[in-house]
Amino acid sequence: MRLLHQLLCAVVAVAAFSLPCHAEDKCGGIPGIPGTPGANGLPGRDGRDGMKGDPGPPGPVGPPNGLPGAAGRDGLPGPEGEKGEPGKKGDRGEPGPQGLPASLDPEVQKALRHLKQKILRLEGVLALEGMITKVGDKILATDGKEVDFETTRQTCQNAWGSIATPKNEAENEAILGIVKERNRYAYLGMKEGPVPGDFLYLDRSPLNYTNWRRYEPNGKGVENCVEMYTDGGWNDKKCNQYRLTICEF
Ligand code: MAN
Ligand code: CA
Repeated sequence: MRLLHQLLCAVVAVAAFSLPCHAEDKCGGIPGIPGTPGANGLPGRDGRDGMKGDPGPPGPVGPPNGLPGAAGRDGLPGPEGEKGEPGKKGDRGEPGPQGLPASLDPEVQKALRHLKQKILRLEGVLALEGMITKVGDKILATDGKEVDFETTRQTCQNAWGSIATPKNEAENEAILGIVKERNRYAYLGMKEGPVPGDFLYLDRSPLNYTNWRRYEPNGKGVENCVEMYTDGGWNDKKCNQYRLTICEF
């Protein structure tokens, strides 16, 4: 080190000698040798903290016999379950206060008037369409089919009615209207009773209106049913013929 220093001083001296020296310059003496560099200063202050580093890789799996960790927290509530079975029927409530009899209740009466009007209007439409015949409080209708007496009875009963049974001239005429329109004889709602030649309604009560044709009934004990001809007259006839179904309601 010392040697290096001396060598450096010598180089500097030679360089200084070789500098040109002009007349106008004041050529002084030989410049001095620079001093040795000072010692290093004290270390600077610490810089600011750097940014937080990325998380490290997961650690190795623990030993196989490690204890399980504590249970996790409860999850979010699940979706709503299916509707449960209906509960048992409750006890019967106390009876309400005594109401008016329906016959005196104005609300009920109003509702009934309303209903009656609506039904009358519907009947008007059906009559207009020729689907029913109204006579007094009866409604007559046919399905256009020709069947034996028992089937006629069954058909009318299934329709919440009964086989057409004329109990006065107006009803006989109304049934006749259907018979003539279809040009088919029809069985009536009556049958021969235990006494030959004696005919009864199906509830076994005696007839209170008849329209026998001349010489009828003549089938005493053999012709147990009654048919209406296309002129409205009645004839006793066997029950196994095919006749137009006409029901009354
Ligand atoms: C046939 C049958 C009888 C009816 C006579 C009338 O014989 O229909 O029921 O009385 O005709 O002539
Ligand atoms: Ca007869």
